[in-house]
Amino acid sequence: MKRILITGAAGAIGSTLRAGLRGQYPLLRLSDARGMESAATGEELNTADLGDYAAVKTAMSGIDCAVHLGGIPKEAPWPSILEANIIGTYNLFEAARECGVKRVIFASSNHVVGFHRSSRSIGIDVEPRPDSRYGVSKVYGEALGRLYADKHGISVACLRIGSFRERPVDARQLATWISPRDMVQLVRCCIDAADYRYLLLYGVSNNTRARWKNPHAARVAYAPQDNAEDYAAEIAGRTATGAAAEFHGGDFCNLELTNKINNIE
Ligand code: 15L
Repeated sequence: MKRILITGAAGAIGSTLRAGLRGQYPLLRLSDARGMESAATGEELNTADLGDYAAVKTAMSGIDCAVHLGGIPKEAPWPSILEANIIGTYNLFEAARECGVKRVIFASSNHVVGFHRSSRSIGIDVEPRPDSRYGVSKVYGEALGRLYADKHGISVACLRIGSFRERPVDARQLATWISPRDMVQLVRCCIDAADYRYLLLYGVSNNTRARWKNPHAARVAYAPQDNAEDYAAEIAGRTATGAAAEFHGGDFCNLELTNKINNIE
């Protein structure tokens, strides 16, 4: 994998990957609808709106591996999710197929399984239980990945990213945190690993309190180095309430909630 595209390159994870992957591959094409600071050696800038198929295809041409971070990274009204995450992700996979891209790394989210009880540790074999429209869009992205892997032989890794922050800021993130350096390592591992068809990985650091089993991590040799526990003392007492305390998805479960927590099995 030599020619790498990053969509959503101006975002928080995108900027971290841009810095972390610089110089590692002959071409790093950085795509976003927003502006970015000028290109360094080995970088190319590309402006594309994910809803615009022709623009996505241009971004994708000549690429070996696309890292798809673009789209809305949190809960939002349906029209925005529809445009950026549903239509945008379809455009991404379809353009990958048309352009002969070999591998797609899709930024999914832990919110695909947000309504599983956090008292239970979960793996990649549990049913999807999205906690938001955003989570539903990520379930859909994972399904698209599976389709394009099976039907068109594209190599796909879906990363159920946890809480990407400089450092964990509350009790939930003692389990869900992924550090910037582990995020870079995870994406590098998924770009560089030898042939795989479809992988599901939790994007999480080596947290003592982690609640997600990650059997595909070994498949790509992902060995996270950071542990949220190192920050436990400074965030003591920052606990969640309501549904956020009960489920893996945290605050996303409280948003617009009209059901009673006890009715959710
Ligand atoms: C996500 O998927 C979001 O993009 C991010 O903003 C965080 O809320 C994160 O999940 C999380 O669960 O902490």
